[in-house]
Amino acid sequence: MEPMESYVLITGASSGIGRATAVRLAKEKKNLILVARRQEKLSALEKELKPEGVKVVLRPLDLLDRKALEKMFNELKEFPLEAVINNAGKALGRDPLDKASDEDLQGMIDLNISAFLRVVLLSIPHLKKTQGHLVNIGSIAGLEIYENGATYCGTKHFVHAINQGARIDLLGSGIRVTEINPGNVDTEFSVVRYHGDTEKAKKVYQGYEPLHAEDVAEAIWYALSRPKHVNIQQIVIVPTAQTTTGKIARKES
Ligand code: 8X3
Repeated sequence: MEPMESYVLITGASSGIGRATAVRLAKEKKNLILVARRQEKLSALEKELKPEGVKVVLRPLDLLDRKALEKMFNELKEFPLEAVINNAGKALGRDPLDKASDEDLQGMIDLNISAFLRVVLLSIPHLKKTQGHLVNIGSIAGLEIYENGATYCGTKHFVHAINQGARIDLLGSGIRVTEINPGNVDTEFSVVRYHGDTEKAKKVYQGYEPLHAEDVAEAIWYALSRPKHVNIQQIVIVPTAQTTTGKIARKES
């Protein structure tokens, strides 16, 4: 009997780091399960990946829909998962803690904490079977706290804690757990953070070269492509012009 082909599942696959990772992994001939809310974007990506000749399975889904998420993982039995890229996450607003809207705070908590954790928990039984790899996308915001970003930083500290906790509690299972902590990456991240204000969003990336989603995808591939006995626990990746969240060397234009 032919061995079953394995897959890499990516959440938040329709844009940014998730999309770039799908493109990068398809080049490595990895079969993919792409999860995101936006079906049209997933279908466009599937079309783009066609020339690579890999299998692409689309799972349009809102990660906040707990039942749908559980159902999807339960239905993946014929798709052995060699890796899960737990990528979906967002920032909403840039306000002092006591001025931030409840909607923004809850939105970040729901996706970056609750849905993130569910993806971790639902992935573990699959990855135990394959001795697979869990890659969680954090942020340098998970390693420091900055002004007007306490809750976002808090959610990414949570991601950082779960990474360490998963490695501790899964020790001996053969599962590798990697945390990727990027600094400023030029994606839809800031447009979402500033609620569609593209002018404000653009300014975040002006006067220096930010990371591109492809740079982070490359770091993810590096971690995934190490031999089985090597676990890259954490990659912190920032633009050369950035040290910490607030410290960026911008050139006057
Ligand atoms: C993205 C980087 O500095 O805007 O997580 O929090 S930052």
